[in-house]
Amino acid sequence: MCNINIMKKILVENLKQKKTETTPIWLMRQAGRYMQAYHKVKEKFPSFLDMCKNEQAMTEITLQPIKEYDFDAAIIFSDILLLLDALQIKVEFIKNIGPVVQAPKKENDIKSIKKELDYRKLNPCYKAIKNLKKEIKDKALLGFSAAPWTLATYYIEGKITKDLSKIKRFGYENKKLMEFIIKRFAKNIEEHLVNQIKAGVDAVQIFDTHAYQMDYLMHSKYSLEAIRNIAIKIKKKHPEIPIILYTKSNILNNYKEIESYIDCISLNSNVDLNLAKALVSKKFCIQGNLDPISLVVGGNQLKNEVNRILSVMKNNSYIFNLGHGVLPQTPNKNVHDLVNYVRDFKS
Ligand code: 1CP
Repeated sequence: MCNINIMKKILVENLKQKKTETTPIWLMRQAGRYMQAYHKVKEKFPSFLDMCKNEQAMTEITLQPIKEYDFDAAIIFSDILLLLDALQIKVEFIKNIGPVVQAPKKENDIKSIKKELDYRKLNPCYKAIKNLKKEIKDKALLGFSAAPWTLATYYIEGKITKDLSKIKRFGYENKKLMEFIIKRFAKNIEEHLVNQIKAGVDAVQIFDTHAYQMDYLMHSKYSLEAIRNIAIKIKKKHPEIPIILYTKSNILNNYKEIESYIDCISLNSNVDLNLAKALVSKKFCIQGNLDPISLVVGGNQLKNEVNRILSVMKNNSYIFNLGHGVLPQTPNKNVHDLVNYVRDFKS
């Protein structure tokens, strides 16, 4: 019985560089706004953040897309910004606006960022992981966190600007403070990821969603170097746990550097998969690339894209996913179709 369960975690197999007969599939933001069941749970809570601190709700919402679509992985339902909340930095999710964070006004606000995470806010996440571990034995369970740069964009910008001009300007004008923030967040992120691993996740994904439009040096230091430090520390403690990196930067430029500590790169839809395949070693795992709008459109657009992606990746370790999160307007039927197209694909 035990062996069957291990065999069935096809997502983990691919992360460990083994190509499986069917391609594993999960979707970034697979639990959330496009699902009616999600809204039903959400309306019981005064705020999104309250829901992210409720063990039962987190467990239930994580399972919703697994029950509905039979994805090959569950990702713990939480949010990257919970970490700011656990550092006593005020975060609000405002309807039709999105996340708004209390940005620092003076140097002392930054210097007095709490060192320790408030575990009363994070323990429900770890408890939910333990519950989920018992519920889903045949699928992978993923933990996650933002990368330091992406967390810092929310903190410095307060409300994200389209060109990230606020944090970039801050970074050029206040190099020491910027380094201070990145180092502090990196420590908290590592701790949060290790706690999720100890609670039982099979792999972790680091989201560096906002690592784009950055100056080359800024990207090397605040994005890549910070992620490398975190990944190396995690690998030292838990070498068996694969690490997936999602970023919108030109990550393929840095492939040679990251392959020793990152097990899989999750690609945005603007990347040419043929190029990616040619650059990485054959066994290295790639994830993602389908445009979320193709999933909204459905029909032949979706089917042709799925076939194109799977044909390109047919000999590589690969995890089917989107280039970014599922959009709230995504029809439920298209998600069912997607899973069927991926499972029925014959090369
Ligand atoms: O109901 C609501 O209005 C809240 C919407 C929502 C949801 C469903 C937010 C607010 N966060 C989440 C869950 C979430 N966020 C998960 C759950 C696990 C999953 O199913 O994937 C994850 C992994 C995240 C990660 C996250 N939050 C990222 C990185 C991934 C990405 O999409 O780039 C980012 C940038 C955020 C910030 C965030 N949280 C929520 C919003 C509205 C935003 C701003 C970005 C956006 O508009 O999507």
